Amino acid sequence: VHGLVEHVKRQKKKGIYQEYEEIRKEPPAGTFDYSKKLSNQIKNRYSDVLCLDQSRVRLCQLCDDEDETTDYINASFMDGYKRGNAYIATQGPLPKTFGDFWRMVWEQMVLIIVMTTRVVERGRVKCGQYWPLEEGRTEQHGYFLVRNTHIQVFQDFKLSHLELYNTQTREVCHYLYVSWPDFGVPKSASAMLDFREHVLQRREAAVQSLGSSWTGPPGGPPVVVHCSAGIGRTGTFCTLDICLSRLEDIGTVDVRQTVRRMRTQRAFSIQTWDQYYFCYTAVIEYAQRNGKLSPVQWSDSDLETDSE
Ligand code: PTR
Ligand code: PTR
Repeated sequence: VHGLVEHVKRQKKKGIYQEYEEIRKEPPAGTFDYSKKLSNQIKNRYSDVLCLDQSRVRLCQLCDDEDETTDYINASFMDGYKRGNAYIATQGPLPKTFGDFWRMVWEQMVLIIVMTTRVVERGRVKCGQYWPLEEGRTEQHGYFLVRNTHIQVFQDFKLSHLELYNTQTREVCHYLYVSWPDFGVPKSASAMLDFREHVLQRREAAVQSLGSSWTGPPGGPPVVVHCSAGIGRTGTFCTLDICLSRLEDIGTVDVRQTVRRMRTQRAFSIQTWDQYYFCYTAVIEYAQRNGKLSPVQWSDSDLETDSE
């Protein structure tokens, strides 16, 4: 047991670095035509973080009476563990896309939003203030009224209970994770693991409360996950979620295939090597915490690096 941990932490470090470098070198899995359209360029927070045409989320409700470019938002559907479209990975909304963001949330029946950046970091704006910050406050964004009914404060995150008004009223949980350091990754995965646990439980409860009004796949509507660009921290959070779900289910982990697959849906997912490495160490921390270390089996693709 201890051997495996040491193995991953020392010997494998270099191998994992190389593994990530190889993933990074692979060309994107498709085209970015919609993101590049002149009329859509202003809707991208970063000109070098575009979304693949094949997996982009289309805004649908108004397509008929507006020109085709209005269906664009920089957001991608991503599969989860044994679940299609478990997530929507997206950039931190820009003031001019707040209305589009809430339209997407409405149309996709989203119940949970996970935000892993702060609005301002190191003096730079990373994401617009697209939801009402204070309790009791209501704001209008596009066709929607958004009200913050109450806020629960935890050590590493804040949970705002929002109500979204349009033709009906819906409840949406907004999670703001505040402890992700500006640079790099958390030192210990434990806060992140607690956070994931909280989100999972909330999602389950929310999906149950939908009852028969939800006619889509059993896991319920997608969870929106975003950071600033929607690739680095978002990709890390979703990779970890997928890897841990798989570990719980069949006792194996495949970080490399998970990230490669994710990148075919949200290009450039996981931005730095230490985010990639964090996925490994967080899995180990999780396994240790849950007394599950012995059954962890790194898949073949993860172990190829052993030959170093
Ligand atoms: N995007 C940069 C690059 O590819 O070189 C690296 C980078 C990564 C920059 C994350 C900023 C990052 O975000 P933050 O400071 O918001 O975590
Ligand atoms: N052009 C930006 C950069 O290179 O810094 C793109 C970018 C920004 C990429 C942030 C990733 C970033 O991190 P995250 O996806 O975690 O917000």
